[in-house]
Amino acid sequence: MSDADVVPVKPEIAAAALIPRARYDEMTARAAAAPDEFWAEECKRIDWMKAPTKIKNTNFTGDVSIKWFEDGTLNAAANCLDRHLAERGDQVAIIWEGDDPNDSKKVTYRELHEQVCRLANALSAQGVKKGDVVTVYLPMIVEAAVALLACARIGAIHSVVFGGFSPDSLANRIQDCNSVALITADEGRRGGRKVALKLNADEALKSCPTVKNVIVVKATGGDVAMQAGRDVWYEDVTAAASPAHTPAEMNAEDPLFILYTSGSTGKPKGVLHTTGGYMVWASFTHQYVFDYHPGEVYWCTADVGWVTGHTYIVYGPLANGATTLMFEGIPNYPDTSRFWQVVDKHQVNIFYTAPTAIRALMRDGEGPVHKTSRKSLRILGSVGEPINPEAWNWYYRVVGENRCPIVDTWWQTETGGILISPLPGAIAQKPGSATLPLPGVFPILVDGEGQRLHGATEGNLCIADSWPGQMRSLYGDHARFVQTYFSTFKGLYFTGDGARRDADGYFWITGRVDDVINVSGHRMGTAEVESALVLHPKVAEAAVVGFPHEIKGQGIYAYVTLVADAEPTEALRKELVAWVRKEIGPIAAPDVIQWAPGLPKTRSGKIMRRILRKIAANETDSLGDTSTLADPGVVTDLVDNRAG
Ligand code: 6R9
Repeated sequence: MSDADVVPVKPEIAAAALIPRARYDEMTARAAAAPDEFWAEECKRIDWMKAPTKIKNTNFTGDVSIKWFEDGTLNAAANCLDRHLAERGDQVAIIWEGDDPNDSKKVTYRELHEQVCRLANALSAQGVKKGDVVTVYLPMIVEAAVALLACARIGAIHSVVFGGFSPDSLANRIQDCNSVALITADEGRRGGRKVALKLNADEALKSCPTVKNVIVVKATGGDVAMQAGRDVWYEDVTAAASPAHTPAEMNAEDPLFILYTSGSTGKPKGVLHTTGGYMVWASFTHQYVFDYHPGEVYWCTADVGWVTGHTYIVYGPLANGATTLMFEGIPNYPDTSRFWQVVDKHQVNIFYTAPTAIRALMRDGEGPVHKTSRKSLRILGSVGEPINPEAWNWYYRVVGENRCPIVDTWWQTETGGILISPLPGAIAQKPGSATLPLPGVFPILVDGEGQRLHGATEGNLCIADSWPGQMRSLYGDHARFVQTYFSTFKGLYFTGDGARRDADGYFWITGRVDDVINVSGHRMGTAEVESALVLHPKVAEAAVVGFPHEIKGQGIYAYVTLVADAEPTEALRKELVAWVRKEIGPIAAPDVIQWAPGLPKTRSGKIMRRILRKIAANETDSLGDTSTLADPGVVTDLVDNRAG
């Protein structure tokens, strides 16, 4: 990497930054030398009912136990609401921008507090108690934030399921954690179309006997069936409930939420986050990575169904008393200027999106961007997948007009919040690099044997010690937690990502090294798609890999072996794509299906995915060693009949 590719810290940003370089260096040194003292100080950003005296108690070996601030008590919702009322009760907490450009509203901290208290009382009245799990299946409406905070207020654990998931996926995620209640809506809106959430929920609930109560938000007014004795309207129960509510006193290590994410097996993992450490991490990272100054308008375009929405639409910004924008729509509706129109309309200062959105907008050229002013923008962010330098440069030059630093934030559902990112006033950027760890984060690279690598090198990205926002377990399956994250490399948290480190110590995330693919910034387990495909009566076997995709980052390439009497027709191909959409959701729909009379397997029957990835990427002249295959002939056939 040449120096020409370094984008230095801007003096005007550094001058007003919360963390200029000297402070970053000082904090990084202090967090490494004395983590207990560092976090004892830093945790004061949260209002504790009882301040913690024990700070860090974590162990990455044996049974793995992660505890932070373990004798402290607090309430996450009170931190996002009550504590702001005196100073900024009338400040806008949430700007909501609808799918329809004529639809928007502003909700102050006082109004949000009242709505959350009402829903908290309504949930309690239904018998939902501390420690119960409530599943949330909502579109991007204000009530989604209200639902999360109401759960947190009474000590119920929320489990949000992305509104794009199918009835089956929703049912699996309800059954896994035995949730007692569901909060959903009649319908969602996206890009001018309606999403039948209540209909999906009804289908899912047929196999979810634990759910006793369903609260339905009237979002579109669409005609939906209500089941007597189970379903109630959100508007009715909140209107009937009191607007006063005392938040539950929660221990720092009481669960705050479960969020399902894809792993290398077919079964999604219920990532468990607890209250104290997560809140400290959400607040710390939101304030410093985005250099958030009071009064600024901050917009993260993620969906609350993903971790980015949890930490950087709801908990981080609201804990910090920010004005957070929630967007119901999509980047290209009604047209590809929409993001920038919304930026101008609400005078957004900080804008945080995913590379896939940038790449999709790039295709339309600079015209739709130039139609808007964007003068309010100060800082840009990227998350979800590696951002290719071309997209980085376009984002920087065209959207930010060379004025706004870009924070390329690397993190995961499991990490709770950002771990590696430039701080805008401290760290020079290099397009495509997430740069350096935040203070208190210790990323290392190891080789296949777990040997620590030093200097400029490439390897498996691990984190050597705990940080407050780290996941604590997989819900109901601690053994799988230990197995998945701490057994590959003993004593280290293994991220599943590969990375390169350059001579300046900058990290360049190269992507997943496991069987997880990243489609438009959404994590998909290849095994999940395979399981869905083999459920079809005409499919005998399926192998799914990722392949480079210009817009999505990675696309889904499926090799399908049919049962003996099935014909490989175009109609069947379409049917299988629709089948996966229905089984999992639209995000899992394969981009390419190749008929495979046989799959390349080792003599022990293991599918050689390395070869399938090469064929999918059209790198067929570098297939590598195929001599260990049971039948090398199948490879020739797959290469000759490559699809796509
Ligand atoms: C926050 C989020 C996590 C996976 C992660 C990595 C990829 C996320 C990235 C990035 C390169 C970045 N990833 N941010 N890769 N640069 N800035 O996306 O969580 O959905 O759990 O995905 O996404 O591969 O392991 P999650």
